[in-house]
Amino acid sequence: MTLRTYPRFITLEGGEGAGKSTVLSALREVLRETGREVVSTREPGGTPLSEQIRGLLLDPHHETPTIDTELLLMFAARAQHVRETILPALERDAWVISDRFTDASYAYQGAARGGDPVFIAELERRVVGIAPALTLLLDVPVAVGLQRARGRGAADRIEGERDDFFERVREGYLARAAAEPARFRVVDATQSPQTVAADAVAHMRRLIGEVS
Ligand code: Z5A
Repeated sequence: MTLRTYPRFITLEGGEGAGKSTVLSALREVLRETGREVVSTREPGGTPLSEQIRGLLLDPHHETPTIDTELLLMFAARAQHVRETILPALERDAWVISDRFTDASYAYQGAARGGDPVFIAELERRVVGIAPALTLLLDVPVAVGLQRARGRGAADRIEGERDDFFERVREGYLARAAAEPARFRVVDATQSPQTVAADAVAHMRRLIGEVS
């Protein structure tokens, strides 16, 4: 089974503190102003059950999960999220913006943890089945992103990783963007929040122009 690309499906990706939440609000606002229905969501999470799985994944007090445990929990949450939240919205022609999606599993569980990308692709085909038309990769040097993220207080289990882990996440994302230039747009997230949001909105407006 190949992946089905949905034209109104946008995902945001990036390392820690890249500014995804900030950009998501700006994109949502623009879509709403133009009278379009928009569903904004996040991963891991996006349904009550998937949010419970998120809690398990990010809690630093459990035993350390194996790579496969972490990967399969990410995909368990995603399977539910796709069926219960994302697909119903896309099928009624709403726009969907997700703060992270499958690319995050390739970057974190694949590139950073060393999980097998062939296995990840198999999971993507079998339990996800869909792809966004546009992925905005907010790219920021690891030190800058971590400084922003760690300024917020206690780290969750994944935020507590060492800096070289996040370097591999960044490399993993940039490699995916280079491999799929038609879907990815890389945004320089070291700029001011306003400029980052404006760049992201400009990319989204081009997609809106193609879709409607
Ligand atoms: N994960 C995974 O491993 N595998 C998967 O398949 C999936 C996820 C889906 C939870 O994700 C964790 O799950 C995440 C990846 C893993 N790992 N960690 N750690 P998350 O997306 O919920 O968590 P996050 O990446 O830690 O989010 P974040 O750090 O909050 O990033 P953000 O949303 O991109 O940043 P933000 O909240 O918009 O901004 C962070 C701070 O920076 C905030 O104080 C802002 O005011 C500030 N900021 C934002 N933009 C700027 C600019 N441009 N300049 C200066 N300051 C800024």
